Amino acid sequence: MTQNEEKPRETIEVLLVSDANYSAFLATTIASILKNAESEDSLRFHIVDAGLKESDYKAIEELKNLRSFEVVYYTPDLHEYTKYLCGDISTFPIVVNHRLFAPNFLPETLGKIIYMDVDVVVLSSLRELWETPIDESFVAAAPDLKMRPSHRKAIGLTEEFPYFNSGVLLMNLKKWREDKITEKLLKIADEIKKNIDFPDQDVLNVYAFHNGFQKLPEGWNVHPRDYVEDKTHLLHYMGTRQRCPRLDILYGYAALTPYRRLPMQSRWRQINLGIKRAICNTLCFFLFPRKIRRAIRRQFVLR
Ligand SMILES: [Mn+2]
Repeated sequence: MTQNEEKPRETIEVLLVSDANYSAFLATTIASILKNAESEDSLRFHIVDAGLKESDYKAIEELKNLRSFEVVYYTPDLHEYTKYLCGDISTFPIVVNHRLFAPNFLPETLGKIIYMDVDVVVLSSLRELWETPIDESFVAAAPDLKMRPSHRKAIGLTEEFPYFNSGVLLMNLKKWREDKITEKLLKIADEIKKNIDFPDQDVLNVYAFHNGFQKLPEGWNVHPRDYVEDKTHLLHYMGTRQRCPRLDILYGYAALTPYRRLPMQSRWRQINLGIKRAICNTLCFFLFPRKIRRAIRRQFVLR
């Protein structure tokens, strides 16, 4: 009806980060996007290779059997960026923070990008998410109202501030570059490092607390326990995924990939994980304070 509809549609740009341990998740996320894209959508995936194997590259290439897409790989050296930016951030776990540095290593021509963790599956065309207006904001994200008030307070946020989850972001790269936001985020990281529990997420929230952010439309970052058919556009399997509801949906998309199954679907692995978790919980409870217990648990539980 309007000019808008006659214009060729803009390519949807998606940023994903994975190492070889998560490659089946990476392929599963991509498969879900391809399966649910509208016929007019064109898609380009920007994949940060944080330690992928040759076979993983092949598997991603094979996904083109589901639907066509473009793919670009990056291997940024995050230490290169951080060493110029601020003093001592050596305690800050750099590897999980690729999203914070995306404006540095992605092409200047990209004005925005959708970032998502690889523990998500997408159930609709990404078009609505992609077209969320963010001219004024550095990021669009979904509030996570279940975040502990004590933690929000510890990093300096008020109770009213809608702490958001950083697993799905629409990033305004243009604004990010103009306002030199990455540098500011690193300064924040340095300031709050004693109280950081969720590295990139806490830092992004503190910046957003002072500068604002855009809320994503409803349904674009939903925990599987809150899944509603036809209303949920993106499921985020965070935390202890073995006990997560609606794993059938996740496994269904995994089955479309050359991996067929996710590592967590192996019976042996589940038993092994259960034993490790029990030992870890028991020992840690007596030996360590809460913060260290959480860090240790993260070694065994996929985030
Ligand atoms: Mn996640």
